[in-house]
Amino acid sequence: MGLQDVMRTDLTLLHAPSVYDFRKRTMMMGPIADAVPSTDEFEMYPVGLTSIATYLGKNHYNVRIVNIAYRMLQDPAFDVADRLRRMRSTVFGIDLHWLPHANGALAIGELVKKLHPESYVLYGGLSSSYYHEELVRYPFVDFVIRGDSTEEPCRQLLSALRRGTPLDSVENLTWKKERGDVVVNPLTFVPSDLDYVNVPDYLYAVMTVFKYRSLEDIAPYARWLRHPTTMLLGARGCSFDCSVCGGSASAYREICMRSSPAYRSPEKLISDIKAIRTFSRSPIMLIHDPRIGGAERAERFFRLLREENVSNELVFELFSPAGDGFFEMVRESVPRWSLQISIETPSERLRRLDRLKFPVSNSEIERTVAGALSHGCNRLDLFFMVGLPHQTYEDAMSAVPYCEHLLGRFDNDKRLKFFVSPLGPFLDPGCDAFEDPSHGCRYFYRSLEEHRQALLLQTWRSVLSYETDSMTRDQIIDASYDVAAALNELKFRHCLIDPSTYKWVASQQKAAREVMKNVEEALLLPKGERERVISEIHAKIEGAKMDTLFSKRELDWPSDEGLRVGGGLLLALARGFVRETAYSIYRAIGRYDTDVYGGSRMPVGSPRQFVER
Ligand code: B12
Ligand code: SF4
Repeated sequence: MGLQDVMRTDLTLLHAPSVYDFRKRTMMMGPIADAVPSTDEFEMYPVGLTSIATYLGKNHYNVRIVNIAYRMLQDPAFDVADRLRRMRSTVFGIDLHWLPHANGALAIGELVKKLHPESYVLYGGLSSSYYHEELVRYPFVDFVIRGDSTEEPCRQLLSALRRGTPLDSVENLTWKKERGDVVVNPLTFVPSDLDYVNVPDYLYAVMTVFKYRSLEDIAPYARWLRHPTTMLLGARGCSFDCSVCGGSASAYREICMRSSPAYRSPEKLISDIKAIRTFSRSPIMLIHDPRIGGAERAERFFRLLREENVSNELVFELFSPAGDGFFEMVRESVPRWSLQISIETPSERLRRLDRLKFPVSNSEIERTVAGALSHGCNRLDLFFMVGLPHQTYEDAMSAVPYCEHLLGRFDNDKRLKFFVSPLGPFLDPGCDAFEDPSHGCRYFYRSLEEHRQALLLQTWRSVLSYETDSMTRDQIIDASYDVAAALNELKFRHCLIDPSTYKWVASQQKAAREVMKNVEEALLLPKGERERVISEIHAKIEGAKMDTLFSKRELDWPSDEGLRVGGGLLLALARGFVRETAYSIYRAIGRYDTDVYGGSRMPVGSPRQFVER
């Protein structure tokens, strides 16, 4: 075994933009990404890429993450084909986790196969898992690993490829035999908790900046260096069953064979916080309501948090009402904390009909808001959604008087922040509303290929994958802009946003609507003429893409104090460096698959016993 083998990358994980050639195309995708940190190319990669990389690293495989989407956004001249051509990897893994990546993720896979016919192309993520049989039939796809936890199946795959052993025993794998026959191995790797791996593993990410001398490859999204917000993953799966969510309890049952969420223990969450504190002073968000794993788990978490004396602001989500006891516990455990509550609609009827969070009365919600504010919550974000099943245009607009009512009731408390966004661009595959029309949605696209093609259409109106029993696509679009415009006015009137933010958002809203009309009119022109007109308004379209519902700056946290470089980080890096060197030595002497699952040593070739611990 030579140095080349030691240095060779076993798995390169690539994150694609939503639409592969977005830099050449003119598209008006609408406000689909206003409520998330990324742009509408969704350059943020799944946190699980870091857990796959770190798990395989501990098993002495060489793994690298390259955020192609971020590179393309950050450098207009970034040559994707040239960069991919220069990479060497046994397997190229591409996340198709979020369906809006259907175009970019497939295009990158196709290109990789063309450039490296000898390498394998692997896909994973929730959408890949849902569409695994269709996905594996593309000629450039070799493997799909299904499920919400693929670290161990990835190890099994790399091990089988290295040893030339049969693929039938690789858990969760969908693959093709030489003649093209599709084989679907059972989805048996479904860990019952989330403690067997570091997820997210931010220190792994920081380490690779030094290892590969590239910050850009691993950056999660375009604004991250200025706003390095981090997250804790409380669970994989969910105990709620919202009918429009592809991550609901029933969707996870169907897609991932998961009967209940895999929780991360409070101890592990605290060690994640410790790792984050070595490099960031910015807010840390806990994904999922801290109470979904039961009261005992929540109490243990907050007790440990108190002992930790964390100075970063902690941001929690709530899925159901909380009382004074809960807020007391939060206040005692952390000096700075905020809440995010997605009630989606002020209509109690709709929340019940669509099985959404907070299936309770508005007065119970308001008691929760009152409790949070009176216990020192730093900021309380309320999110509303447009395009829910059975929601009329008037229902969508009712968010505005409801917010006004809240401001009245809470004495114009500036800690209240309101956001609205449409459900889109796609209805999540696997959610009840997608699977069963009786839930009130009619879809325009069903297969993966249909979604892939839809992303090439030039306006949000055509890309939007569904309409409901109560709103057409046009009405969903109108309602989204109308409710956002009225909320922008309301926030300004009540001094929740400054005049420049108000003016900026109002002008972006106007520009977005105009541009969409311009593109739609241009699309009716004869070929040739159409392209000319669209290219003339290209700059206008690009300018009207962001901040059309509210400004992304409204999502920023005042307590965002940025990156921290200190002794803790240096120590963690030094430890990481020693570990990496040890892994290289193991690789050099051909030792793989000798390490961890749940902290115990793993005998080679008996993966099943680790599933049911
Ligand atoms: C946390 C979260 C987010 C975070 C993202 C955090 C992150 N970087 O991963 C934020 C809030 C930013 C977010 C944004 C969005 N989200 Co979201 N999100 C979630 C949520 C609540 C939890 C996800 C989770 O538990 N992940 C953990 C597991 C499942 O994934 P993981 O550890 O990252 O990765 C593992 C596997 O997925 C797999 N895997 C992933 N990639 C790959 C690649 C390869 C090669 C392999 C082998 C395996 C593999 O292996 C990993 C390790 O085991 C779910 C709801 C839910 N209950 O699932 C929605 C959910 C995933 N989001 C969804 C959507 C639609 C979005 C947005 C597109 C919404 C929008 N229009 O803005 C954006 C996309 C943002 C972007 N990419 O830039 C949908 C996806 C439906 C679908 N099939 O497309 C979900 C299901 C529900 C929802 N509507 O919110 N989201
Ligand atoms: S939207 Fe509902 S089902 Fe989906 S992750 Fe949130 S609480 Fe769970």
